[in-house]
Amino acid sequence: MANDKRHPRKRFWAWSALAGLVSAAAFLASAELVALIFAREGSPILAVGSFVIDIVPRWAKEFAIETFGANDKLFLLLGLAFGVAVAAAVAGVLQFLRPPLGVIALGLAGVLSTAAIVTRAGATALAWLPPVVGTIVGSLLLWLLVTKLRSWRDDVVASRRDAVSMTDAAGAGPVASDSPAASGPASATQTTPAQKGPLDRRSFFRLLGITAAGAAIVGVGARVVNVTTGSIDAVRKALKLPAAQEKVMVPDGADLDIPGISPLYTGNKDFYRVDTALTVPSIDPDTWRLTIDGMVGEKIELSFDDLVGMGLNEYSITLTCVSNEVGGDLLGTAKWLGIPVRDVLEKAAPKSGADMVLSRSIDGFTASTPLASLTDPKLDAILAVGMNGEPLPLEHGFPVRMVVPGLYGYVSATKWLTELKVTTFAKDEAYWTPRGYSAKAPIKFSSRIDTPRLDKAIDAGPVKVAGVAWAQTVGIKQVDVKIDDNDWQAAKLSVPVNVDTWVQWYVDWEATPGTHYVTVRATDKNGKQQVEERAPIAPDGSSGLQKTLIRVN
Ligand SMILES: Nc1nc2c(c(=O)[nH]1)N[C@H]1C(S)=C(S)[C@@H](COP(=O)(O)O)O[C@H]1N2
Ligand SMILES: [Mo]
Repeated sequence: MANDKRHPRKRFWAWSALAGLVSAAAFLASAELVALIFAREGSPILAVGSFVIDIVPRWAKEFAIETFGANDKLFLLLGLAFGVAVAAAVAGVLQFLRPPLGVIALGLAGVLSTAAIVTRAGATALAWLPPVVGTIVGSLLLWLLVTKLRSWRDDVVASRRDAVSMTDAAGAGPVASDSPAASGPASATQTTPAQKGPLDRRSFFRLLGITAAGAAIVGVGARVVNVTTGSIDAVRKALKLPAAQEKVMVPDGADLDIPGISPLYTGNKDFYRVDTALTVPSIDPDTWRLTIDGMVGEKIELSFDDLVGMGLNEYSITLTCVSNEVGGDLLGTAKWLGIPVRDVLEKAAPKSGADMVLSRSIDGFTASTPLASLTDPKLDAILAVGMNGEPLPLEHGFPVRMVVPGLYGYVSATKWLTELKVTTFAKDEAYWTPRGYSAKAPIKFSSRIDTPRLDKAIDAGPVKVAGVAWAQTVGIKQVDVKIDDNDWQAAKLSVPVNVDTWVQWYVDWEATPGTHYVTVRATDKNGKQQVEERAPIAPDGSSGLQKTLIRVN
């Protein structure tokens, strides 16, 4: 007897788990649909994902970036989806065993995701609507599906009991089968409400199928429309920025054009991207405002037209990420169109005693920049609106971002900028500060070998060993290269555009068959040599010399 019962129970468990999964899919799909119509930032899966990004510890983040590279966010979403699937299956089984525990669990998930959404920076007044509608739809479906499932189960149990009592009465052996189909003939004695069984079963599967298909179509459809109708992309394409009053003068010999070397200016599509944003914020320049507040004589607010109306110049600056390992590629150079931050700050009249500007992004990210770096008339700290002759690409901060020569991006280069708060380091903390990075972080000057590459063997004979070197705000004086255990030899340098832009370097070398080591070392215009001692990226940037292997055929 006991054995007979175990089987159908397991099967019902599986169906209830599936009911949980499908209900969760309906939750997410209806939330996506409502989000698309009323509040795009109200997507529960994205809000919860962003919440996770903000709370995971630094080592986990570094592990993710190292292991999955540019796909780190995709893997976060997949991991999240897996977690949601397991929780949903458990909720389904719970609802089957102990109703209404499953519905309560789903409601709780709804409350948590609503909290994650409404507490995010940039949440609009209707941001709560998508998760709330999703919770109602999901709970209702879970309740309906499992109710049908339970009545089907009750029916199977009842009909088996009948069959058992019949066979017992006949003095026969145990019941042969436990499938509802097989119990059909036994129920056909018309002494039980057995016809309900197949009916409940059929309507359970019909509802399950319709819900699953509907959720897939609505959910995927809404997400795709949400992503592709980023109308801001069209706004950006149509945007005409005023011409620069002063353009960057690129001297002859600034770009050596050596095969394999980093071009002097990194194309916008090739420019590295680092940020905590799971989806790129959409900001319409027409509604964008920059607030300058905190320790100021007068709080002011600027529109996009106000800002560009102040007059734009072009600046050549190499941007560097603190996460750039020795020899890494988390840096790039662009011609930025913008206006000095000091001109904007001046309008608000910062008060004495302030020593920091906390710049804030629409997505809640903040950076702490020394006030002195932003007011120094010799330093081109800018609010940028253009990059390499176009409006800023959406991923690089459209419509306005900061760029400060000489400081790592996380303490200066706030994208999707909305606020400059004049304050002090004692009073305010930026996004990465409590997460294990320094509050102040000047770029450690460094150099990189671009060619030849370890992964591409070269032919013996004359080659150019070449790369780039950067020492923003100071400039590169010299680059030395060491091949195997030979003496350091001075590399030839490109003509510098300015001290804030990297320079290219190369040495001519007669490559002989075998493997060789190449090491590079820069010296800045203060006469300081690149630090040889290795340092990890946390808390304030890597150091050490790049030494790479070259294979020659
Ligand atoms: N809003 C926002 N701005 C941000 C960040 C971020 O996470 N969010 N990351 C910063 C970091 S760490 C770097 S290195 C630069 C990178 O700029 P890019 O993506 O345009 O290359 O942006 C900075 N600005
Ligand atoms: Mo960074």
